[in-house]
Amino acid sequence: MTDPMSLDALSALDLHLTDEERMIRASVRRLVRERYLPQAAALFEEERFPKELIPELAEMGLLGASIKGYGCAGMSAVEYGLILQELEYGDSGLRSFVSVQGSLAMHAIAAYGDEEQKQRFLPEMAAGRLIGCFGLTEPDSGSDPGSMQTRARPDGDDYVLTGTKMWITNSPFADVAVVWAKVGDGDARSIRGFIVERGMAGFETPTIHGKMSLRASTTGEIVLDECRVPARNMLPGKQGLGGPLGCLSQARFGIAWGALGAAKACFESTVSYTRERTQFGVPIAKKQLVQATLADLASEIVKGDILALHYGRMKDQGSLSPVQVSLAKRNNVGVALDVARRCRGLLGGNGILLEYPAIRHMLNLESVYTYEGTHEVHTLVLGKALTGEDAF
Ligand code: TGC
Ligand code: FAD
Repeated sequence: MTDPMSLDALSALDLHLTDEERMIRASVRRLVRERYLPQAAALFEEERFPKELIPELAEMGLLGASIKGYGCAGMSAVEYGLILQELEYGDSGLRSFVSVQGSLAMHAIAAYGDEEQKQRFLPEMAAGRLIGCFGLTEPDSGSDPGSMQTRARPDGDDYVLTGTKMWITNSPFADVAVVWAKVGDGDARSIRGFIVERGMAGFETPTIHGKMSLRASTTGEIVLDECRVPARNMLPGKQGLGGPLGCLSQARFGIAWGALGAAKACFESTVSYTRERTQFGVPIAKKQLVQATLADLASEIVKGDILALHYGRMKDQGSLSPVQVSLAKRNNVGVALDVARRCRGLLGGNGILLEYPAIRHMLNLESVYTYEGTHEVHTLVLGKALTGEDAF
């Protein structure tokens, strides 16, 4: 038996990374392996997000990492992708926290906020002293956010918000919520973003319990009952569905990288297992069917990494389109879920134990497959681009 070749060696991605990119990846890798992985199973079991890690994430510049100025690290798209992949090697819930804080809540303020809003919120959010969430989905409006019911009624110098947002990552402990609402009696073209702050009357965030997926991520609702928000908290920079969808493009790009981190964690632990687990007198790694599965999975992971890097370089040049982001999110999350499921199978009965990471990642990836545009929504985005026909 010789030493197994690593996925990093097989993809040889490092040949195309700068020293700076490799250094950032190494520091996040260390954090995740030393501080998160030892407690990953327990956090999942206890349905607990480790808030105590927030200051460390902030210290390393991981919150709002790709925003320039306002106390943010100003990382490139590739650097941002690499950090998300390391975080999701730990757990999709850890990556979700960072995605929502940076790509959704902070990005909305950075892209559509005025100078006063940016100064007021972004430095505190980058430092992890203010936690954000992003309220788009509603009980009756998921894949079709243009059908949202939440309303913002102008009233003097305020807007009065009424509606319910559902499935909101971080909402139960968020200090600020970027909430999307239709203004007055308008249609989807009237959608605006509002920064709702904890403590404003009529703002509640009940926790959703009993999730069998992303248990280490806190998910809740946002209930707005005649919640009065000053006009100075409305994001002036963008009107219509393009506002929230622009934020989703940032987050989906990160997920395309991140999901492969979960896949790599499953793959590496499963290779080790197959080298140790003996059946029919030999390690199961000696069996051709096992090797065929591993060859398939490694090929898909490597192709996904190359896709992420190619699109990452394009994003840094400003030439990545939303349809390409859909392709990458759809492909790489699909790959990751398949890897997790098949690794779970290779672990046999042990595969259902939290002691091995595959079942945890597999269950987490069921959410990743659904959120930020379901797999089917991205199929239809691609279908529309490829045929010119809208099949929504
Ligand atoms: P459509 O008419 O196509 O577009 C409306 C306006 O939006 C613009 N646009 C985009 N802009 C930026 N990025 C994109 N990806 C965009 N897609 C569309 C478009 O140009 C247009 O602008 P304008 O100026 O002409 O008005 O809109 P549609 O109503 O037909 O919907 C299209 C569809 C179905 C693809 C879209 O609604 C969609 O993506 N649905 C999925 C919803 C979704 O992804 N929700 C995610 C909620 S947040 C979340 O899940 C966070 S999980 C976080 C975590 O824990 O990690
Ligand atoms: P639906 O839209 O009802 O879809 C149900 C099924 O129908 C899916 O299989 C879908 O693909 C399919 N479908 C829908 N339309 C079509 C069509 N035209 N053609 C073919 N099939 C179709 N949202 C936020 O705003 N902020 C968050 O922070 C956030 N965090 C989340 C965290 C978790 C753990 C989860 C599970 C979800 C989160 N979401 C969040 C919500 C997420 O974005 C939605 O769940 C997702 O957009 C799908 O909406 P839905 O659940 O209402 O499903």
